[in-house]
Amino acid sequence: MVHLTINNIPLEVPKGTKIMQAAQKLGIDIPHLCYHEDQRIKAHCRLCSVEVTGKRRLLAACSTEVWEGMDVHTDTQIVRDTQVSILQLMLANHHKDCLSCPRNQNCDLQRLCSRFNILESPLPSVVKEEPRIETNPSIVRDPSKCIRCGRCIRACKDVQGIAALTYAGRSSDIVVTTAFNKPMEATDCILCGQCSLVCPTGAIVEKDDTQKVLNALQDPQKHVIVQIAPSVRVALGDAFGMEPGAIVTGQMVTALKLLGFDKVFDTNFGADLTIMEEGAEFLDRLQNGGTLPMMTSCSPGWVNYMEKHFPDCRDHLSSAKSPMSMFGAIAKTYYPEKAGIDVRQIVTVSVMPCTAKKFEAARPEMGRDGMQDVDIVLTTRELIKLIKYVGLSLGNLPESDFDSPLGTGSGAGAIFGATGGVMEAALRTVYEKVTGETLEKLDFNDVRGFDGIKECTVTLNGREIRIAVAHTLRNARIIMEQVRKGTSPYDFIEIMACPGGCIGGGGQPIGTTNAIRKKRMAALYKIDKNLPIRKSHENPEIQTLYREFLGEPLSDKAHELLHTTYHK
Ligand code: HC1
Repeated sequence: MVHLTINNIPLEVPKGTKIMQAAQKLGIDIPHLCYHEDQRIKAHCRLCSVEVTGKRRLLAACSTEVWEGMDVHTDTQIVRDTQVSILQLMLANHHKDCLSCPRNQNCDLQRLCSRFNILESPLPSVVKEEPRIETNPSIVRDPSKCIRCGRCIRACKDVQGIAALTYAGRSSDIVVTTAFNKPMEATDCILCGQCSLVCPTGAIVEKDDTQKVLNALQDPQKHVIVQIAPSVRVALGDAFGMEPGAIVTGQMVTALKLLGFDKVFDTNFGADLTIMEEGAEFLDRLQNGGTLPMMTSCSPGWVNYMEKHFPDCRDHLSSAKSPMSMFGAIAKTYYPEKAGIDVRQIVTVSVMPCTAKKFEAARPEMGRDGMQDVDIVLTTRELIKLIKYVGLSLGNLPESDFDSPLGTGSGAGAIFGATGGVMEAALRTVYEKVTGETLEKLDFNDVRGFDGIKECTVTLNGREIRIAVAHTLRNARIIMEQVRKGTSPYDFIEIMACPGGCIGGGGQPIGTTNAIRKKRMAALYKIDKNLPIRKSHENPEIQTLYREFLGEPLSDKAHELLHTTYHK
């Protein structure tokens, strides 16, 4: 242990602790912008400068380890003057249209300026007039809001192993951009939105589709239905002052009903449907010599990655659409038939933790007769905006149930939102279908948890099935190199693009960290444990759908509506 004082308060911390974390132990928040607790430390912005007795220069609290006898001061005049000067310099190179900024009241730069009572920069503005870059359905860049902290660059490179964003230029002309300043979708970017999740300002945000939803809700000719992804219900509470991982399913359904949606349905139902189709497809490949390993296809960032980076391996992807898109197809075919509504009146909205889902919904193959199956995708952050727009206090709302007939999800559907969850859900169904026996132990602990790559073996009727689960595309690449070389030892692989799976998606609330992801993950397993039905094939609404409409998994109708192909 190391002994030091911060602002004359003695404390003891483990060796290797940085000044920033030591100060946090005392409840002292040292201002910072380029620092993020899950990222490599770069100490670019110097906003966390502190004075240390005996040192002639200020030291960066994010990168400096404490030492025995260290005497740190975080609020001397020179420290404050330095921090204010840095913020003023940033403001001089920043569009200050805060009221119309998507990150208004949720911006680290704005918060720090408010904390230091900086109302204006005394320096002349040097901000360049650059338009917002809105060339794809998922992500918008606004270079005039960039403070060059590099968090987006590190998220893209270190988490996803992609490096679509980079620094260009020198000195005061340095900018964050893509290779040759191309639109993001024309680069290696897979639109996962992890950059938007760590951006401290409004420089990278999701494409805002909230007005489209408000317009649809106002239109008396429209029947507007919404589906909500498994991981939104354990993340939404963060924005309403609840503990990370709070389960707000019932309040969320009430909020959506109060917003005016005609029906509130559950993507968990779509997840159960995916298991029926994907599970049957895996067994078909296994028994009939199909391409193995088969890989899950529900994470749109991962599908984009496969198409862009490993197009030669796309036959390994399951042809099953994602739960969101399967739900959309059923919502535009079976549902209007059953509810007696003209399909042209139906507007389908989905709430997803993911920016890439906006791109997935817009794919031309995800619809028919000139209509998309999912009309509008909102991220969790956009739903937060809508709930605040109508002035609802989520925590105080009563709980409501999802509507029927697309509103029942099993525990297997619920855990889709965590890395390993899709595989566990599939195994619960595949095991029972193959063996004809009841699976007593439903928890596959080997595929749970935050490890980057997890493996296990399951025996089905005497045959060993080798399983792998990976999250983040940096880990996916390791698996894909083996698949490309033909040396993969696995039969069935789950990949989710974002850290922790969808609970850590790029559309989740700002402030999401790995510690918070783990709490959301635990919450999903809690939901699963408490549900009466924990296997997809036992979901009564799924059984009715097959009986009344689809026939059986992999039927012609199921193929037409629930399966897809991939691009090169
Ligand atoms: Fe996901 Fe999925 S788990 S991809 O993360 O398969 O986005 O939550 O909705 O479609 O179910 C996302 C989450 C989500 C789909 C499901």
